[in-house]
Amino acid sequence: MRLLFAALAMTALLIGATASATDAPANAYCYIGWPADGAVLPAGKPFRVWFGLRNMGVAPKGVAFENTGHHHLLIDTGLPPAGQVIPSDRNHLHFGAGETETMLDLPPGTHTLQLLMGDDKHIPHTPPVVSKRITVTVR
Ligand SMILES: [Cu+2]
Repeated sequence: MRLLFAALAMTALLIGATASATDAPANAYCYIGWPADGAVLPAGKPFRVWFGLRNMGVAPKGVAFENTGHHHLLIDTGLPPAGQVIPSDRNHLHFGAGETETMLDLPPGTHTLQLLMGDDKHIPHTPPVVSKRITVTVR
């Protein structure tokens, strides 16, 4: 009996490890429509971030539909590892309801922003659909 549980646990681990990334159209791309790279934004005032996406559609998390995904906003961090679930924390915001914009309130200083699409399971596509990383200054 114990062996059976061990085998089941192993199977679960293998499935988790080999979860394959969803394909994205080769011409899909995303971009930050606002703010512009290098923008200087007033401190203490939330600002809007527009998510742009071309040649691909937005679908909420949990919805597996061809050529779709949902946005993730990476703040002050690099790209997460490929083929793995995108972390969910203050540096990795998920927009699992299919949102295409958000309001951010960042502390004074220089910050980087970058968009990364994830599939229904929050895993980046193959190839990854990722925006240019922009820098904004809050002061
Ligand atoms: Cu997600």
